Amino acid sequence: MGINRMNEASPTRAEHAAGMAAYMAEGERRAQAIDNRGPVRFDADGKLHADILEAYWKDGYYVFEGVIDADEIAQLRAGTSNMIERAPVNRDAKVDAQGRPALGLDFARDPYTFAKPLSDPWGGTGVLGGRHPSQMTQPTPEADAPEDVPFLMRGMCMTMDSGLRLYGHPHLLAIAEAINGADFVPFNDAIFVKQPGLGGSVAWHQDGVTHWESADWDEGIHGFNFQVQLYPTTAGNCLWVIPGSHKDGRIDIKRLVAENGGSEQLPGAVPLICSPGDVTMVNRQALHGSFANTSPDLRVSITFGFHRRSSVLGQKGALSMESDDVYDEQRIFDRAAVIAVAIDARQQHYPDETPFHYQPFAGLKDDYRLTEETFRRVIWDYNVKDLAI
Ligand SMILES: O=C(O)CCC(=O)C(=O)O
Repeated sequence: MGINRMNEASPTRAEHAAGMAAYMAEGERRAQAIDNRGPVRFDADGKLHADILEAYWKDGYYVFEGVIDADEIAQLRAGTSNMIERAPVNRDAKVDAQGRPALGLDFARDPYTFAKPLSDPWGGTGVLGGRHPSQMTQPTPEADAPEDVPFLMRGMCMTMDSGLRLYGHPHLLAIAEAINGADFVPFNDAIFVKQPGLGGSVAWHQDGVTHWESADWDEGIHGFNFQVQLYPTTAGNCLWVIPGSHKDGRIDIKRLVAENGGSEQLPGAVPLICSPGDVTMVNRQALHGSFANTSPDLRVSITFGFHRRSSVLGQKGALSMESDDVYDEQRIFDRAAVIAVAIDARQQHYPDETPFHYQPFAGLKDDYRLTEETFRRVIWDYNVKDLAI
């Protein structure tokens, strides 16, 4: 039987996991019937294969298999583990578990967001534009659980060499170009950490907050997010998506949950089950979320997104950006420069790989090579210029 949080007290970790079993099995069956996963494929002109584009626009998500090789995944695991180890011991602390100064004390944006174990920090609150209106089940953590766990980690292009290189990945950037046009622009990045028995939930939501009433609203106007999976994902710890929901406009999530008897186990959803090195692409208008991780498996998802330039230019700061920020030409150029430096960082590390040609920086490559100077000028605190909509 599913969990109905209106009628039941907070379940234990084991009760929650048991209450998910039937829903997970059904979701896995549904996911297998949808033909939208496989390796990245390009046509003879080097453009993303039309079949992939069609599947993405139909369902609002795609699972690219085996994009990142094992060696690069190992580097990314080392980078993210280092970030986790260097996190402050709790949300108010200045030192990590070994008593060292925590990472990020000198960053303009705190790299860490903490959550109480197995909690839902956003559901039913007004944070992030109130886009998570319904709170998920918050199972009771085990007695030895820490007070706070890292939930989100930001700034991968300045905190992890491997993170900066990943941001310049030629296949991922070619996909971004195919979806959002050659003048595509970045959004932001965040690493979701869902430790076994501790990781919190991300309540059902649609990401975009800017264009729901726009005269030129369409299925792609709020862009998309990649998630690079560092560990195998399972139905118990992964992101879930409702296929096709990116076409539905703004969805009344509270009503959906109420019509589902108050249960967060929304009908029709599919789990994005991946192997390490797989990369998911999810339309930011698709209804998606993840449950408290009562499973025995760690999930670390490196999440970063891209937009159409026209969706961002002239808009104001939203979500975690200041509302008086204006996304003018300069702001977009400065944030997009991270892509240019990332492409060079990758080229320096993988000289045999064909680099991505990022059209907005055509002719400017020499000014955006990775050097100590560009690291200071372009990469340091780059995420105060994120382009959230
Ligand atoms: O990975 C998750 O659990 C949540 C991801 C998410 O909500 C997002 O990328 O917008």
